[in-house]
Amino acid sequence: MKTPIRVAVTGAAGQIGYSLLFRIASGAMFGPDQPVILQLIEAPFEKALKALEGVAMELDDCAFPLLKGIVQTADPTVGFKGANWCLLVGAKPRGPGMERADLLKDNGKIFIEQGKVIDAVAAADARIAVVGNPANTNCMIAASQAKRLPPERFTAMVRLDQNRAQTQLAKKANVDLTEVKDIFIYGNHSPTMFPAYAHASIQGKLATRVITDLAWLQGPFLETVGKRGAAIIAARGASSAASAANALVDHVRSLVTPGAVHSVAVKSNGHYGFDANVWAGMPVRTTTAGSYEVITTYAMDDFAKSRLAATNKELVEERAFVADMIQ
Ligand code: NAX
Repeated sequence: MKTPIRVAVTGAAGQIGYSLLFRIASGAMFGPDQPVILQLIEAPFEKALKALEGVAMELDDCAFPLLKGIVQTADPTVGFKGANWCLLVGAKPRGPGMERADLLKDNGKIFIEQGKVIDAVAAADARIAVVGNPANTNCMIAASQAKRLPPERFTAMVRLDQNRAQTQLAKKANVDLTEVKDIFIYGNHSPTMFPAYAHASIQGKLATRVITDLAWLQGPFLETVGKRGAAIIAARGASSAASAANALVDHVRSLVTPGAVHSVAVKSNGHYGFDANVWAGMPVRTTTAGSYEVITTYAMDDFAKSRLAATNKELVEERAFVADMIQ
């Protein structure tokens, strides 16, 4: 029997948590022979902690053979202790009339604290995946607090956007979605993100040879992927949850699967013209179960460059909003 992986999850009693935890416990994230211990962290409010109790009861009631323990806590030092993976899902939602700058600052406080605590108490091999919005900047903020854990351990999720883009291309080309490959998301997890259709392939051919309608690729395709979150809220009356949880399963699974090539928001280090200190979506190749390399070789045309510049500008602005907090 393998040693259990400790998986800390914040916002565990939220919508995404409710779709996510059962998939982790069933083996979807780390494989069918890898036991896990779930360390569930919620905000220190009675209602949230009571809801968490209910979720933990349901996890118990599933009798998952791989689930070797459940921790329930509002204390990050308990929740992140010894964690091998820290899944930062919990965040403050944007309230009515709230400015983006205020949202960034409110969440900044949460991610500063969590970054510090993770660096202090998580396992030596700890890796972090941020989902709570604004995900890229929250990830940058958490990483800024780490002295022990290197920045490449901190990733933010753009996999939902990649999955959305893959499906839209498959539908347009009328092919099975497994025949769409190499569609990667660049930049921010926001409507400015850029799904680089020119590098995608469909049935082994360049996507632009199969879908020759460039106006669709540059218009409705980008628009649909970029604003899909808002479309789901409009239809469902609540934000994407099951698909976001599924994307996080994919994000982590791909990061522990050597050879996987996928979109992740990582510290840019200046790749693709991004500011060196922002966390931007880009393609990575997983090299070992614990490491990845950024694929830096895709050439960008003028249209792509202008989109990368726009999403970079937004990331730089977000960083500027919280600059005083991360020094
Ligand atoms: P919910 O509001 O349902 O759940 C969030 C949970 O986090 C709540 O239970 C809350 O009590 C908890 N929480 C708040 N502050 C906390 C803290 N400091 N420590 C621990 N827990 C805390 O939101 P949900 O729909 O689950 O979404 C969670 C986050 O994911 C949001 O920020 C949302 O915007 C973001 N999303 C990110 C996506 C991505 O692709 N990166 C897509 C889906 C989603 O919109």
